[in-house]
Amino acid sequence: MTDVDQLAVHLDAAATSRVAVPQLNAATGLDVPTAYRVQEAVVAHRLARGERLVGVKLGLTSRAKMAQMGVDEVIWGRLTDAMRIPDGGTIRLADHIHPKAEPEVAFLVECNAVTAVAPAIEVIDSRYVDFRFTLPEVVADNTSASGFVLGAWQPVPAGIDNSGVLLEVDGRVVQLGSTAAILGDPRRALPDAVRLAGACDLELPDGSVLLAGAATAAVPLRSGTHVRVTVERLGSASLRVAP
Ligand code: OOG
Ligand code: MG
Repeated sequence: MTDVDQLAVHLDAAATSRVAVPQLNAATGLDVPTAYRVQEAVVAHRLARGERLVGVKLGLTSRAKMAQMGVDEVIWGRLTDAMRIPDGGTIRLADHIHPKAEPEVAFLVECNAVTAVAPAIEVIDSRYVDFRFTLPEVVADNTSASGFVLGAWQPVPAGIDNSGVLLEVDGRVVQLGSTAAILGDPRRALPDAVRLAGACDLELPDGSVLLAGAATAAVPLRSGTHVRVTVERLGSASLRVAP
């Protein structure tokens, strides 16, 4: 038996105290459907503190990420307004456990359609020790969601299905990929998100942000560095990392 509320308190406490917790699975027998109920309860703690749901994210949409994390299914999580980092803004390592950045594409969803796209950085920060987890464990942990930076919104350009993606740290390219790594075509993110979130009774209201998933492996954030993601045809988004 899994105690959904108890696991949610446990994972929320890890996030707020910035102390990673051991993996749960062996002790709880957590399955994926129950893990999504834990995720909802974890995010309910954020909402109770005044945060607002602003969208959803897909995860493990690329082979690189599946291989990096040792799991093999697309997952989704919830984004809140408190996770938003202004473009060019600063995040503090002290506010995190062991954050990583990954290059993404964000879509703006209105009337069940994509109306704009932006280059994006997702900051993930697993609440589990050493970023190690099973699929149900990462789902319960709101798919490691911690922060996101959005570059400028713009109409969806032709060629977005195969645009080059760069992640630079202090001007040095550390990850290089293509939007084609995201589900084979990042435009698949909307139908996938509608289906996956819909199965948990979550709809995407007008103005929702949809993070389509990382195009490359994620990179650990180091104090004092500047991280820039550039997506061909879309431009850049960046953040600074403070101690
Ligand atoms: C899970 C979140 C994966 C992505 O874009 O693939 C994700 C993790 O890697 O901790 O956000
Ligand atoms: Mg991601």
